[in-house]
Amino acid sequence: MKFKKFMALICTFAFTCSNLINGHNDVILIGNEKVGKTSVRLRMLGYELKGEYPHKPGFDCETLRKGNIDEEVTLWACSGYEQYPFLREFIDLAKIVVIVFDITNQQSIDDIGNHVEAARNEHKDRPIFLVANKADLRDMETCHDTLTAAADKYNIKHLYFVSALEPGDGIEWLKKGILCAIDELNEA
Ligand SMILES: Nc1nc2c(ncn2[C@@H]2O[C@H](COP(=O)(O)OP(=O)(O)O)[C@@H](O)[C@H]2O)c(=O)[nH]1
Ligand SMILES: [Mg+2]
Repeated sequence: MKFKKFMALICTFAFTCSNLINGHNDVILIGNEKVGKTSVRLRMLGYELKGEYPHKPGFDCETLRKGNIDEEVTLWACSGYEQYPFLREFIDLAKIVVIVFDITNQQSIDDIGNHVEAARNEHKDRPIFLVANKADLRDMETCHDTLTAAADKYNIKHLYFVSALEPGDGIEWLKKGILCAIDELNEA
């Protein structure tokens, strides 16, 4: 590994640890490559999308909702945990896992089970959100049927279909759902 890359990894790792130790409410997005994790994440954070995002194994973090330090909700995206097992630690530490798949990509649908397994690895009862992205490329009925079939198969209660390319209701509902689930967890 190149020295610069190694140092970047160390810095991110230190930043991550300090976030986790501060008890932030972490939400992590996982899913196959190119399903739209980066796009969904940027939309939820309120950014405009700017075309292609190079695939980058690793993780990103930004604040989804600011409050006082205990109320901050941080949103993570994690790519490539399959190749880099140490990234699984971040999945294990999150309070909520959001699994994103691409409604037009059968492989990403077939692989949902692997991500569910990673999400339930340490915490059997942790809330999991299942998100069918790229809904703009399929009709509503197909989105609904594919999503509910997958959710039934893996016993997931929080389901959303969204289009990261078209900011609007889907992304907003997803964000509200996540923040609501965080509040419920904190009240429990
Ligand atoms: N049509 C469509 N394309 C999308 C959508 N979300 C992402 N994309 C495209 O899918 C590709 C992969 O997206 P990206 O966010 O980089 O995926 P990631 O690898 O999971 O982070 C990019 O070309 C995006 O522009 C969507 O909702 N609809
Ligand atoms: Mg990405």
